[in-house]
Amino acid sequence: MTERQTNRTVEETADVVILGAGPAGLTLGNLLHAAGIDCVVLERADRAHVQTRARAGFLAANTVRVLDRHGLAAGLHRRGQPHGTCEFRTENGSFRLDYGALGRRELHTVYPQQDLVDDLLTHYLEAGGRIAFGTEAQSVRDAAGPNPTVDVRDAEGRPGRWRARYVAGCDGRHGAARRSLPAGTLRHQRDHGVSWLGLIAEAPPSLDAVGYAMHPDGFAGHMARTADITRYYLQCERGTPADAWSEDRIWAALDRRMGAAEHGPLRHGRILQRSVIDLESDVVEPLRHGSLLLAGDAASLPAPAAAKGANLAVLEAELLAEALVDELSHDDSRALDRYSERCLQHIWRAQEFAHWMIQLLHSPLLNPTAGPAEESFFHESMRRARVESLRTSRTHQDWFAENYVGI
Ligand code: RFL
Repeated sequence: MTERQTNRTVEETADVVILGAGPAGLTLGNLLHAAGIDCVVLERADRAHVQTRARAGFLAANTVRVLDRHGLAAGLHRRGQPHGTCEFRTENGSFRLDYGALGRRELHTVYPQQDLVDDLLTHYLEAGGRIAFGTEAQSVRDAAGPNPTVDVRDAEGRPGRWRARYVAGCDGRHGAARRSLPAGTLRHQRDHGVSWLGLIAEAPPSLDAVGYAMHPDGFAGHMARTADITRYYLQCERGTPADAWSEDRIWAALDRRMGAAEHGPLRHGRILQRSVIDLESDVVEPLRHGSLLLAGDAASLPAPAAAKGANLAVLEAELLAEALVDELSHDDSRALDRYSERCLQHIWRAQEFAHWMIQLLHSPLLNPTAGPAEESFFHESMRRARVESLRTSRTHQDWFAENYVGI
């Protein structure tokens, strides 16, 4: 690493500059650092923010395998919970799928994303990895050539610059990597026309399964996080402000949609966090632009209905690390050339399944963008037939399990 002053801008160097300290950036940082590659992670937020941001919780079996391979899974084996059942609640009763015994017989590990990020960060720092918090990438320049630079600003607004051989854009959907893509880059987008109120409740899980309720008022979801914390989702009207619903209204809606009177009460508790999520998906194509490479949400945003985002982020980080090590340590660029294509195969499968889940869980009769009434009714009848097929067909259940846990 070198550091020099150009006029008033401090310029530093690293072979790989990684933007963003989420699951993608920190997995990549750990793998590159362990392989002896000179790298740095630049993170806009401060350390406390990164370590406490609650998002994902369901880790796929492949994610655990990747983290195991690189000695990064100790925390999740200690504190994560294996999980293999989901329960669908409909107007016509409920049914359970023990997906851990179906398809490839793989389980999820329930482990809050902030704990995973904390583990990855701790491991990286203890191994001597470099990270700059409070450092926001503004733009990536000269990515078409072999010497890209990243313009940054620190928390006090002071400018800086990093010079690299490769820049890994792991800074999410609204990050600098996406903003720096050349004109003409494809961005495939889909707005599913559905919104969720995403909630974190200070309450123990109320069922020993992921709960998906398809109610005439709209979808409701229940997902365990820890022994004391549960994530809930409530379908809401597009444009609803996150604080529009009182806690009483939230619990009344959850009780009604989850069928508490019939299936058993929900354990109520304080709502610790709430946000409104518009279900949208997008994919950037290709994921490589010269020396700028995208991974995680920066590469593709799968709507959170199928719990794929963090899992894709870890998978892509491993593929990218292997490709960069081949290139930088062995002068072999073949894996880097194939990086985008390999990731996109996984991304589109995840997108397809997330889309399928959204169609399964939401009635088009409640979706104002779903089209004319007759068309919505037709789609609603197909949705019900799909639920019925999932309830009764072992083949359909195997397919579901393979895609639900697979990545
Ligand atoms: P992250 O986690 O957003 O991290 C990006 C980091 O980049 C920083 N950053 C910048 N740093 C420097 N300069 C800039 N200009 C920057 N701009 C941004 C940010 O501060 C941040 O630290 O992206 P990454 O690493 O790609 O990881 C993606 C996952 O976080 C995301 O896909 C998942 O959370 C999606 N997701 C789920 N995925 C699963 O696999 N399983 C789940 O159960 C699951 N549940 C969820 C979810 C996402 C949700 N939300 C937020 C919609 C539940 C929810 C509610």
